[in-house]
Amino acid sequence: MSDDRSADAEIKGVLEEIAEVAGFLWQKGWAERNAGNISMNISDISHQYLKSNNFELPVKLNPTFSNLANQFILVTGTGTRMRDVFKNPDKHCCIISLDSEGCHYRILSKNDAGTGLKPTSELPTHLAIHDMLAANKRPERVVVHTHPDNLIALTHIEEFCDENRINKRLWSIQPETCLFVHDGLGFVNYLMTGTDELAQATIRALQNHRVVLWEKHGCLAIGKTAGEAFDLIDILDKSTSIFFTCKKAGYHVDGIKKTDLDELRRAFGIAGK
Ligand code: 2HA
Ligand code: ZN
Repeated sequence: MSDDRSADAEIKGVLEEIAEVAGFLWQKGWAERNAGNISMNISDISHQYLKSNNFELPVKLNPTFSNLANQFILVTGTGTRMRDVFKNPDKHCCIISLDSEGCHYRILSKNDAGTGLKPTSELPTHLAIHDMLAANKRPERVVVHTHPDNLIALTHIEEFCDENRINKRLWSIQPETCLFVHDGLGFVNYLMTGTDELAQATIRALQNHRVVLWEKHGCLAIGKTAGEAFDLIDILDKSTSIFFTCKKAGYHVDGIKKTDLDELRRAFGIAGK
């Protein structure tokens, strides 16, 4: 009983964390209509407790996710608005349970009819990322996807559809970007939303980055917490916003000098780029 109570409190805490970030995404203007989605691996919460609930019929996964065998993922629902997740996270998120082979998932039922909310349309990418994180024993357990205007706008300019060039530009705008997003963003050329192809390209980009920019679509970040993932996107979008402000005022953007960035990296022990 007391275990159940603490698992209940943990789930409530997790929902509050997701709701807070969903609110930020909406306030930022990065979540028009149902744009964006969030997921969190909650397998460290009592399995006994989660298993004691009712689950809907199994849904087949293709591809399968063997590293997520027997794991639980909390994810925002398909078609849900971030402003609604902020107001009522319990109603707009669902918990899915993967089977012992990672071949099927079942949605935790919220009513006897088993007609609960279905997971986000970007589930293939979310599961592929959680599978990769589990396989590599990485500490991140949250995935945040959103549509930040400035970063998306940058991907409509051909010269910035290049990982090296876009990172150099964004690092040069403010010291925070160079320090806190020292690994830069991974760039993924335009691919159809919700596809396995997009999921695979995202996984590849996450080998060396914590943030991925999807050309002409949006941004995705991973973090130990939802707030940490949000911060990465926020810092990058701030750099982009400053860049565009200078451009709109009609100025050429010089950026921080390479020698100054090198000194900053040396002072903070960040490997040179
Ligand atoms: O959840 O943002 O990429 C809606 C989307 C799809
Ligand atoms: Zn999207």
